[in-house]
Amino acid sequence: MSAPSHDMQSDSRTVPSSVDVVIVGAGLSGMYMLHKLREMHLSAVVFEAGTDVGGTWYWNRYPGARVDVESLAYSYSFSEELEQEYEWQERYPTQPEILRYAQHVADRFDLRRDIFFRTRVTAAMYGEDGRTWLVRTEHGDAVTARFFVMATGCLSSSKLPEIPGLDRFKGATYHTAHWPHEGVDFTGMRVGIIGTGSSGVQSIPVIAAQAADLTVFQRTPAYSLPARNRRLRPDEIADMKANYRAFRKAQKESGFGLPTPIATKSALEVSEEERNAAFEQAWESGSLVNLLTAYVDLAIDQKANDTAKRFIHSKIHQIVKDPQTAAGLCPEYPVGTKRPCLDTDYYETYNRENVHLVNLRRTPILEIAEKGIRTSDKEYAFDAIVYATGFDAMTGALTNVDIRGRGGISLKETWHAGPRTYLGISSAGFPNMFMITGPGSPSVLSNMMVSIEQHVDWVIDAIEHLDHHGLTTIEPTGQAQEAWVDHVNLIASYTLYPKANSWYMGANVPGKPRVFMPYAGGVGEYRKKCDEIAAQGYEGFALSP
Ligand code: NA7
Repeated sequence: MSAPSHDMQSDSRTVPSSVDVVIVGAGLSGMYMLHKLREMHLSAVVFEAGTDVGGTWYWNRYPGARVDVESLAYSYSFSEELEQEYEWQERYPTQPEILRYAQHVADRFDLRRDIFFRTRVTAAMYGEDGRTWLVRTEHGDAVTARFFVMATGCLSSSKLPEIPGLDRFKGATYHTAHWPHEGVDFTGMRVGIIGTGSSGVQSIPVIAAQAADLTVFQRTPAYSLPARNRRLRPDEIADMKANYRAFRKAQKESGFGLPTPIATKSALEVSEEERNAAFEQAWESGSLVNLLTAYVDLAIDQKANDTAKRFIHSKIHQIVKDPQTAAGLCPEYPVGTKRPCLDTDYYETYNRENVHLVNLRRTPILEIAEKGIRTSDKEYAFDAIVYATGFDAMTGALTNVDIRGRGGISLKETWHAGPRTYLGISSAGFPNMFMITGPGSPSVLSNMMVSIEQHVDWVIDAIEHLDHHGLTTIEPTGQAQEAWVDHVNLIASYTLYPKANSWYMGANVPGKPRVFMPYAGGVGEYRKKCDEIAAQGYEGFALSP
């Protein structure tokens, strides 16, 4: 895999001392935010730790990395020209293809001139006297800004496992979210991989095909559907391009940011034959939402959900020849309550003679040793270890920056018992700070592109509103924020989501409070609420002159 051409650029520009808006992160949300601010003739600067744009798709270069939303839907809708001119190649694009898209957007809208790469933001402090944010970077830059936007992504603060001896291993180690730009050749190697979330599920078949031997260390199995990825046909691209406006409207009004037929029946009111036929259709379609939305009650009723679980278990047992391995790959938590995966030959890979599954529930890892991984059962020797162990999701990237609001209060400390936001966009005590797809918004439960555009558009409208009315600050009231947090919790409590130990719940990070972080009411409903709040003069926000 070749590194992006912009990697080698050196940056000799001077960071401005004062701008209207500081944006942290040049991923898909930071890029769009910058573009919109320019359209408003506001000055903005973006700080990005990587050497190029792309965010998630810049960092996650592991073998087999793909998005699990179809390319024609996982794309910006703000520019019809961009929609029409861009040629997606695959149904589910690979990481390099999405990165190329991000780079194309950066070129097309000349975004890089306001982005400072290789620059991590370390702190941001709100000054009540000047009503401005002072943002500091690792290089000692200090910029004041009227508005401060954290466009840092939901899955960007990567996580190593809490296992003793991580630095003892003498072979090569890799984390899926920090993959070397030049790629890794595992030919002839004995490889161990820890983690079977999306990153593990996508990379395991590719590594298995290359390595001499691959041992998968699994703590919790994933539900995974075959992606049935393929090259896009010219006729379907043309069809989408001819109908993009109607499709985008449907995306915005849908539950997951992806138009799907609205289910009308309970999974429990139909015969087993009818149900299995519907599940089979979803399985064949290569679309997660088709499965998750096949019946009205899969996300809210345990018995209904059990029917989908049994269906997937039967598929795993059909595909995986060794019954013990198949049983080990069958999850017990409700389908969809941890992020399900889309794969290419994942379960099939366990039929290869060079692939072995280690069930960590039975034989936990005790330590990483000089030569490999030691479980309660034995020591495995490896040439390389891959950590596919995920992220401090949704809050990690926000609390990693020392953000201080009114009176010097720290965001990290304020959120010690879980994130508290109004609409997932802003937090009381932090005036003029916005989060793009923050906790309390649909974010990771949606097609991120739809949620990113909605948040950026809403924030842009809010800034425009302030400027138009001669106002200087916007900040949620504590009361509105508490009501929103309660609403997010209430919606989650109607669902099965809290039943799994997922990163949605913060359960993958020891000590992190167990709170269901995304808003589960659907992007269409959420958008309506956000629009109503804006239309009521930003109800629940204090606006000050
Ligand atoms: P995930 O989905 O958080 O997966 C991480 C995996 O690593 C998961 O199977 C974890 O098991 C496992 N893990 C984490 N820590 C350990 C330790 N200490 N021991 C053993 N196993 C461990 O991250 P991904 O990168 O795969 O995917 C993130 C999202 O990106 C994905 O959901 C898509 O939205 C795209 P656990 O389940 O915690 O028992």
